[in-house]
Amino acid sequence: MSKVKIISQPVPNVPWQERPEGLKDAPVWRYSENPIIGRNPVKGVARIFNSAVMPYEGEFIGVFRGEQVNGIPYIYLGRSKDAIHWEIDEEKINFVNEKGETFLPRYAYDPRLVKVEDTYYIIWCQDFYGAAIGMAKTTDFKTFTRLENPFLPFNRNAVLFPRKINGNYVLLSRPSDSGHTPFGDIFLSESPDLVYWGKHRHVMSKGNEWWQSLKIGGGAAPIETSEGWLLFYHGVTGTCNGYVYSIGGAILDLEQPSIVKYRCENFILTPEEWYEEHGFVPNVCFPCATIHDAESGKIAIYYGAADSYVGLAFTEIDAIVDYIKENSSVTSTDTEIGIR
Ligand code: BMA
Repeated sequence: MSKVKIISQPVPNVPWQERPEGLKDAPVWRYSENPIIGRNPVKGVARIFNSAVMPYEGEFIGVFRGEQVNGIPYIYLGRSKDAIHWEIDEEKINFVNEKGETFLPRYAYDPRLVKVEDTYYIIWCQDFYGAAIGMAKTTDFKTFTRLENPFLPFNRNAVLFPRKINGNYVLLSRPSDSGHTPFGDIFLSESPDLVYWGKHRHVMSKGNEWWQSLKIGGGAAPIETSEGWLLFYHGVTGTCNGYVYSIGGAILDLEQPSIVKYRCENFILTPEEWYEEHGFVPNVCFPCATIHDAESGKIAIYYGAADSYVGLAFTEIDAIVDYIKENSSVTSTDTEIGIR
């Protein structure tokens, strides 16, 4: 039994590989057969990366960022029995409007998938006269109904919390520009109905540490634990040879998640393997989802690698929470409520 409790459903078939012997300091380890999705995985799709998966009806389901052979990103549905080997649909997800008419975004990338109550939400980046947040809901993974754009452009990296907090839906986002954004902090917004958004709060600034000194952005949907919301996010540094994306970890207050309780000053995963260092965009580890088992405390982290592949990594709730707490360095802007 873990000492930190994950507050969600058991997922006894969570994908898993034991910590490699000899790995001492790192709290996270990679799946030995990475990448789990290679190049040209589906007809018409050159690369799949930055994708989100979750348990569904005893198996697994996911929404995948597919870079089509015309270079335009779109979202594809995929299914898996073991959350490692994926069958991705050849057809793009056919989003519809409230009237049931086809209503496709011009492009769609970096999807997250979150279940709140009985509904599954896909949140992604799309064109709304510039890069902005797209949202759709489904209850059966057959009909995907788009909601109104929640925010003005420019914004990316939106992640919904998996339950309402104090009666409202809560969304993390990262205001940006419409290009390769050389700045960025994580903010939070609330909504009673997923239509009207407000009560905006600042959550976390880019960090003092060099690996996250340029910008940060939400990653996987926060995991509810007895210590707070465990958030895997991405942190970016600028080098003379371009951006480098690493994975960071933080723990947010359960009832007031704009307050950061702990924030790890070390990255927890940074590009090291060939599939992270080499690809369409080198040096990118971009987390978008976890599958976690409340009973065993096992956590599988899904991340995009080098804008070319999907990677899988593992950790355990006690190990990751201890590591974040032991190496925590929070700033005054992290720990304040986030109103000015
Ligand atoms: C960001 C997003 C991600 C991408 C990353 C690295 O701005 O577009 O989709 O993985 O850049 O290229």
